[in-house]
Amino acid sequence: MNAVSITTCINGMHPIVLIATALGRIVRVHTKIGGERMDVRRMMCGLAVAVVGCAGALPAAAQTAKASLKDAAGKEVGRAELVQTPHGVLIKLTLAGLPAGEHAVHIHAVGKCEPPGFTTAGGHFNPGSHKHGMEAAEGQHAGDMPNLHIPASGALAIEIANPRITLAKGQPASVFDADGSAIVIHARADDYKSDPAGNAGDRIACGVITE
Ligand SMILES: [Cu+2]
Ligand SMILES: [Zn+2]
Repeated sequence: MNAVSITTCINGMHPIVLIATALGRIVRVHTKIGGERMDVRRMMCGLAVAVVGCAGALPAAAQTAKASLKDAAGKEVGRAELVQTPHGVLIKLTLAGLPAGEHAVHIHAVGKCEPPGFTTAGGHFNPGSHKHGMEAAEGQHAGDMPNLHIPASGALAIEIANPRITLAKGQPASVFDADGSAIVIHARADDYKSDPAGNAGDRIACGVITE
């Protein structure tokens, strides 16, 4: 019997569908929604099964998400746009009004930002039960990311790729787990090794990740 496994729509324009053939091989078929073009890249054997449209047939998988980051006084100091890619999540961060210097930024485990301390956001997002830090042998948390360098103006636009998280619900590394997730910026830099939080000091901004 042929088995059809529709794994994911990478984006709305260019879904990628995996088809398992009768021989158990994998053929990757690229199509365009509503288009005539069908580019069968590698047809390894016959018996390829029909490709059906991705949209609507899949479990809920958010393709984008966002967050509004606020400081301890409740003022918005940044916005984040998160985009699902085949290799993790791209976080487009735009900041204004935070103190200049080097600051840690992480995904934290709970989508709750209660000022002024933002401790409600919990620890670093860590579905794999690792230790903190990219320089730690037993690291790193899924929520660990490189430090931000905020210039004197306080304005910074930066894009961060995080391959260890996903927006797809129901997966272990999903930021949309039962209690959600938040983006947190700290008063100091992450030292990339001190468990559990990189010795990054107070939480100075927090934003809940939403769809
Ligand atoms: Cu943090
Ligand atoms: Zn960490």
